[in-house]
Order: sequence, then C-alpha cells, then structure tokens
Amino acid sequence: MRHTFFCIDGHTAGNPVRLVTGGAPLLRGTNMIERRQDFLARFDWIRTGLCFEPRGHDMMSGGFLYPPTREDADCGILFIETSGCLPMCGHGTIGMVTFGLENGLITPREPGKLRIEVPAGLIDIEYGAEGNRVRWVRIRNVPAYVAATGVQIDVPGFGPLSIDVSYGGNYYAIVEPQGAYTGLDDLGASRIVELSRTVRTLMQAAYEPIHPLDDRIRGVTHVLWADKPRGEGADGRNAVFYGERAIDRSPCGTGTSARLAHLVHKGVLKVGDRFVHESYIGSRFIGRVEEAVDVGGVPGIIPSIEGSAIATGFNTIWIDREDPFWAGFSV
Ligand code: PYC
Repeated sequence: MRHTFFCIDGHTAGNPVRLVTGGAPLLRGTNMIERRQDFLARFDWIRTGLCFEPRGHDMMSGGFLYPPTREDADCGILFIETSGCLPMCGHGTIGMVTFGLENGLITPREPGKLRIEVPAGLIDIEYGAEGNRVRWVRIRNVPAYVAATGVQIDVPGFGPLSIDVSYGGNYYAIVEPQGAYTGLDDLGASRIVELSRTVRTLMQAAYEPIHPLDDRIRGVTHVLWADKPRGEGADGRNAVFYGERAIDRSPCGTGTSARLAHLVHKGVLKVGDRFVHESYIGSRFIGRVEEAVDVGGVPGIIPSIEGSAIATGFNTIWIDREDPFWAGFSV
C-alpha cells in the first residue's frame, strides 16, 4: 500500500520546513493539543516516514494545516519534526504561513493578519507581502517564562554547568558561557551535538518543568547554547539542539522566545526591547519583548519573532509499505 503526501518544501532562515499540503490524516480532538495526541497515538509513522531518512534528515521539520477548532482562529497547525510533534515551532510557523499564503492555502480574514491555533495555544501573525510573495512574518507567540534557574549538572568530560530553564513554546535548557563553555566557535558543531545530548539527559533527570496552565506540556526537549553576537547589528547568537543530531539552522523561534523571557528575568531586557538573534549559520530573527504577562501565577512575557522563509519546490513523497524503511530510520 502506497500513501502519497503532497508537500511544499523550503526553509526559514536556513532550517527546513516541509508543509504537507495533501495526505494529512483526519484527527480527533476538540483543540490542537488533543489532535496532536491523537496524531501521536495513531499516525506517528507519517512523522517518522516524512522526517527521518531516507525521505528526510536530522533537521527535518514541518507540519500540516488544519481547519481551526475555534471560531476566532484562521487555521490550525500541527508540527512534525525528528524530535516529535512540538507544542510550538517558530521557524516552522514562519515557513508554513509563508508557503500557505503564497499558494492560497490560507485565506486571512483581515489582510496582513492571521490568528493560528497551535498545540501550545493561540498565536497572532502579522505579515508583509509583495504580490504573492510573502516577505516577512511576525509571530506574537504564546507566553514565555523562566521555569528554573541555576540547575547544577556535571557533564562527564566537560565539567559542571549551571543551567536555566526557560519556556518559549518548548522548554529550553539555556547554557550561557561559563567554565569549560567559552563560546560556540570554540566547541564546533559536532561537539555541540554530542554535549547537548548529555546536557538534555542530565537535565531531564535533574528537573522536569511542567507548564503551569497545561501539564501535558512538560520536560526539557531542547538545549540552547547562548553566545555573544558575531555579525554587525545582532544582539546575541545561539546554537539550538533538537532531536538527536540537529542544530537549528535558524535562530529558532521558540528558542528566541525562551531567551527573551530569560533576558527579561535577568534584567537585561525590558518590555519594548528588540533583540536580533543570530543562528549558528548567521541567519537572523528579530525578537521583541511585547508585554509582561502572568503565566499561571509566574511572571512571563509575550515575545514576538520576525523572520522570512523561501519555498524551494513542490515535493510528492510516497510512503510505500513494501519499502523496508517505510517508517524512516535514524542511525
Ligand atoms: O523555530 O521554534 C523553532 C524551532 C524549534 C525546533 C526547531 N526550530
């Protein structure tokens, strides 16, 4: 049996986005988080088949557009990635909104604005277009907040680290320069990946963040290595680790949101401040601290992230049950 998926492939600031425009399963659920759980229970093979080798790769990420479950939203998004079905993905949203608008798959009720339902909540979008090309997308993200500071771990072969945990749609272990960590360029990509796996495992054992408003969102899944900026006009740089081997090629939307909340918590940023975040490869998002909010009794912020995406082409993908690797593999 052969399943066919029609996709628009592209990237946001260098990180892949695979928007599945045909072949999405019908999901049960009264909101996107229930649909996400239904997808994980019954259709996770679609994610692994489309994201892992041989049809994808370590960084592969994307999702599906669904009709919204609420009247005040224009559409729903379900994210798929090598690491699972994220509650929220910033680079993925920028890409899927861009490709969806450019190809007439999303119709805004108000020009230049969209409201989208994601598993982590409701996000507001503003975008700028010229003709049918979307030039930029700004996400007013779900609330971000700092869940913990100073979690101590000892990384074998590297040394002790003091880690802060911040939420920006996913939970991030934030590693700032300290001790043996002297900067991204001193580590290099392979060492970042290797260390991040250990950092995540140690953090998962040391501390489990649970979202104050929804306990289905929990646990550190990503590691953000923070560094000083490299390029002119940037305020900071990062390498965000996800899945088993991925470093985000974009500055990471939820990672940037988590970092904004973190820098507000540290007194470095305040409401109204802008923060240009560089990725490991030098691409950029513009982050902004929009407002201060309460997140279930914890002080937080509404962050926004702005970036742009480029489609690279249409891709029709088969998942054929006769293929020994129909559900994908990872080595
Ligand atoms: O942009 O939020 C993001 C993201 C999460 C994982 C990879 N990118």
